[in-house]
Amino acid sequence: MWKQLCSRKRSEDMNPTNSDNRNDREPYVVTSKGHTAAAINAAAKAGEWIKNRQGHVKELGSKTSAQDLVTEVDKGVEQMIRRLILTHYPDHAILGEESVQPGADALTAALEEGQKHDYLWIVDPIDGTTNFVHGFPFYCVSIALVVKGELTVGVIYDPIRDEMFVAEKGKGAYMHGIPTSVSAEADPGSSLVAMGFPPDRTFAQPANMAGLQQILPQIRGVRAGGSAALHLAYVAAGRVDGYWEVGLSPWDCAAGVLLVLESGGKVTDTLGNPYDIGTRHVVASNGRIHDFLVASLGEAKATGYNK
Ligand code: 2AM
Ligand code: CA
Repeated sequence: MWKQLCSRKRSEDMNPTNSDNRNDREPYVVTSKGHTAAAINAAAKAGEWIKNRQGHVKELGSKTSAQDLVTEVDKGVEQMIRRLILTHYPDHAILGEESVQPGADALTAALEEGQKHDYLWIVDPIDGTTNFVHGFPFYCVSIALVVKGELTVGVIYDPIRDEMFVAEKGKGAYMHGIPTSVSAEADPGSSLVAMGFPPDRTFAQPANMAGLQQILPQIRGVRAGGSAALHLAYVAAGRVDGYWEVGLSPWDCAAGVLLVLESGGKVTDTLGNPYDIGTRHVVASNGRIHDFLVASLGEAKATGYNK
């Protein structure tokens, strides 16, 4: 049994014909002048700043509700990332969580405006602000670049573990130069699945609770760590087999979605439709347990789409 439990494979290991196993290749080196390098640089600087501020928050405020927190660190770090990106690319647009008024209408308007630009950066300065405030070490910086409507770069940096997850459209996904790959687990009963609870208690919480009620009894375990972006990075790295959450915003998931896709996984909305940047109810997985997750959410009427 021990041996079996220890032998969980990455999806690439399952294909005997795959002679070009990414894990055998030389570490990937990011070109220094590209968009990806700018995103990595901004995420690294922001992450260092955030880590040093943990436990020293001076201004704790709330947005849509008492559960929806924001600190001076979120705001300061977003400004830092904006400055760094605009230094390289002054004509690019930036959609940052702390620069959009709370509420669905403001988000839709900001996203529409941003999508008028060929280059749109989507930034979450701290994904997992509640964790950051409480000193629970599970939060990250998330930076994505959308070029002409297409997710092109995704960078997620976890400053606590010093883990930099990087994805580039068509070039794969990496963590410190080593390719990431989704898990190969096909049996829901042996799967570890992440999910989460955004602060909205009227719409998102009942849907996520209904999904939890349906899925938890059928799988090995659930983890709800409080950072959508890090959960997506963990799907990409094969640390969890799937993830779902109703009620997200583009900055919570844009970078993580590219990481999952470039690691061989699948991302859809909770109805099974392909992800797009406006998708708020998200399922990500290794591909093999995807249908199980989507079907379970449908059965429980827990998709967030009331269908
Ligand atoms: P945050 O820490 O950047 O706010 C919790 O499972 C997830 O919900 C986190 O990724 C968290 O991101 C996100 N979240 C928090 N407030 C939110 C809101 N008002 N709308 C959508 N997602 C939110
Ligand atoms: Ca945030």
